Amino acid sequence: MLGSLMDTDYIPFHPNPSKPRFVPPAGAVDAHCHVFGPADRFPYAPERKYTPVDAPKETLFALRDFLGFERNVIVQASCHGTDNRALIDALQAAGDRARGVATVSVTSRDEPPLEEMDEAGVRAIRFNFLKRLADEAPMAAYEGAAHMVGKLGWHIVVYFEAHDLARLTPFLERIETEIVIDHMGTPNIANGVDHPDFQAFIRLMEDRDNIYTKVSCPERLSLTGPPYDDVVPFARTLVERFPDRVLWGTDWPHPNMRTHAPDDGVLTDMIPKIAPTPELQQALLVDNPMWLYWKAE
Ligand code: 0GY
Repeated sequence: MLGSLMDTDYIPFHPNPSKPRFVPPAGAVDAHCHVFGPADRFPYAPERKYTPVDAPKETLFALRDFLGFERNVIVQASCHGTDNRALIDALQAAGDRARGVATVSVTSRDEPPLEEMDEAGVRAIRFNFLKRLADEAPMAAYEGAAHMVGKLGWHIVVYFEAHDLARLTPFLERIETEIVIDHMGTPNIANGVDHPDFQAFIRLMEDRDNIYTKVSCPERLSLTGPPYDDVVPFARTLVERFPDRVLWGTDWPHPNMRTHAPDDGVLTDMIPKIAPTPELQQALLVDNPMWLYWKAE
């Protein structure tokens, strides 16, 4: 019944993902995924730009186990706005097996309950610069919020489109915390890795050793569709160039897909193509996320 609330053109997550052939190393982390609702307990935000189908924590945890991961980093998505209750609920249920990335209002005078969120496992806040997903605030407000959470040892996660990289670079260069850039800065795959835009992204990572990126989201970036081989050169370039500053995630439940519901088994099977050695896989899936989100050596 609640499913009828979702947008009419919304594609629900894959009902029956395949079992991946790739076996993730012990302790592997899916470092980008979401929980949505359930709406009767955790209503979607009034200011949201889309209404998804519910994607509850139980389904996420079952997928984690099925794919062979041990932990999740659950990222607050824009459909829940700055109401992090569904995220906190999932983190509390997962115990040490999940950490969270919250969204807070960067303009409100009310202090967000950071200590409470920290206790639940939140370790970062996310700034979403996609106009189709969120309304943008003044840059100084983002900077203030980054400074505020930095005092707790948290970092920031930023989601932007490739055409915004030049505009956002001076802002990113002023941030003192670690920065995780979602989905490789969403490169235009048609351009190829040698295009000046992707090279500018690489240069930013070369210049700033506090910048990490998620080599995720091939399902959204690919022009050829599953198994998303056209995205491999981009992700592999970053993994090989910055082995200590890359993370990987499924992006389940894949909100706002326009063409198909991604099979998370197929996505997991991309990992050995983008991180071809056991050492690169260990860094990508275990050591890097464990350092950033669990502060484990
Ligand atoms: C993603 C994808 C999207 C949505 C969100 O915050 C969000 O709502 O992140 C999207 O539609 O591009 O990366 O998880």
